[in-house]
Amino acid sequence: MEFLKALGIAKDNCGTSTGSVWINTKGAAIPSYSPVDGALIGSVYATDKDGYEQVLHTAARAFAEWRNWPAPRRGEVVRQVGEALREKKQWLGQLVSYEMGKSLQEGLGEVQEMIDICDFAVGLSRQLHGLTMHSERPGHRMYEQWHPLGIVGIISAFNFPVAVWSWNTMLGWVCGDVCIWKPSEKCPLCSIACQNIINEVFTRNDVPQGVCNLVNGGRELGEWLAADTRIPLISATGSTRMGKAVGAAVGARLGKSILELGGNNAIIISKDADLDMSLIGCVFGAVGTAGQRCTSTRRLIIHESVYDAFRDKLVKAYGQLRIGNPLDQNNHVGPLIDKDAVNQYLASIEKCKSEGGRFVVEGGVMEGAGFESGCYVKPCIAEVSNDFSIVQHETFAPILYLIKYKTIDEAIAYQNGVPQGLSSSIMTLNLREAEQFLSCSGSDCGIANVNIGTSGAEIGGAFGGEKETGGGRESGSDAWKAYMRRQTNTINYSTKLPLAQGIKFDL
Ligand code: UN1
Repeated sequence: MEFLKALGIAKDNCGTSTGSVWINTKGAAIPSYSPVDGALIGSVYATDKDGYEQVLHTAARAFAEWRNWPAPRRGEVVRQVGEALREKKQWLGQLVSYEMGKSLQEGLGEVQEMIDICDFAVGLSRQLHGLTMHSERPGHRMYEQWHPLGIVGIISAFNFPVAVWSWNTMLGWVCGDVCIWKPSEKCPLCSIACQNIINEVFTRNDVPQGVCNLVNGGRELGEWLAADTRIPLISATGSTRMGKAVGAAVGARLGKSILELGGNNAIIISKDADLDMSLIGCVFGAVGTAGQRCTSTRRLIIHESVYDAFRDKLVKAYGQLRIGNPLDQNNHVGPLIDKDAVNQYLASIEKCKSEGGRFVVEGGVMEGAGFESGCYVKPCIAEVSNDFSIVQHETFAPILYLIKYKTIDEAIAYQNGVPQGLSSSIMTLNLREAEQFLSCSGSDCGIANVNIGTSGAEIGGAFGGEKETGGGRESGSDAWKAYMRRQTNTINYSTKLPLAQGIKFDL
């Protein structure tokens, strides 16, 4: 495992770091087992209360300094982080693939997504623009400016163990914030690798200790972060259940949160779709990352006139899928993250059957040589009705539901008829249908695509969704504004002090 050494990962690792200072905590060891082969890769010591306090204290002190660095200078540091990631792309991609279980192609893609957000953040560091307004009063000027917010707490999920952290962190840093990362307990070693990469760049650039911080642990640690009034912004990615708890705790103290939670993403296959092209988008969307992206395609809403033909194409394509070690580039589908996920997959299949679902590609757990970890499952397809309770629910596994429709209005109603609202697509060459899907009475999701799948968004757009997806936006466009505080400034350069709204007040 050359990549472990290259990324500075030991058998036992401190899980708490404030800048290049690793804090020896007395928390329990969090073991990291690879879903690829079931091996114990290494372990990370959880952050205890003392370690947590030390991190918070150093982060607050670092912020007082870092916020005064000119933003383009902060951007220059982030540029170097992007360079370091380019150098380590192969190693980090392999670690992501081995610890999380996604295919090496997707592991490398995830690191590329980090590099892309670095590039984006570098440009942004010279574009943290505010507006100017015309004052209603003579001799007055009004404008707004954006200031750093403070400490940003980032709670990330196992399925994108490095990229989603980097979306938040790179933007936060150019905005002048300092970041504390709590990665998923299921992929703690990825966080150690990232911290090592950053430490090298930061030390070289004399970045204050405490701009980049890492804490490791479970739910309790998440609760400390969410309740901590010293942290003005919490950005959390994960299940809707987790997001509701974090949102409530942060809201109770009137903090800000960015929530990126569950999806239940559908692709509408219109009668006017290019079926061959649609097939790739649907299969990648459903089985990529073994169905463990928040953007994974869970439902296909197919027009009755092409339903049988498209279902047959899907069944044929699923027959060609190669399931196995994700580091072997010949395989399309790797394992689920752990046995709990396998049990949830199995329970969802049972529930679907009990509600009347008809499986056209059967699921099941892979057995035999190469599958000893017990985490490899067969991607499967079921014909269902959109109102089945299991179809309304996000199962983080490669189970694809097929739903038949007659009219485009009906298809859009199905697409929107779930509690989640992250990503959506329509496959059609019909301009009217495409535009209806994108109109305000079309898709209700944060992401709506035409002729591409639901997953694999680029970093340049704002990423996030509505309803139970949580409403937050990360990554591109103007998502950076959530990481800063807006200040409106009015300056009087006249010799009088006129009041707004024409109010007279003379002494
Ligand atoms: C996630 O699953 O939490 O759009 C993020 C995509 C990726 C990001 C997914 N760029 O599928």
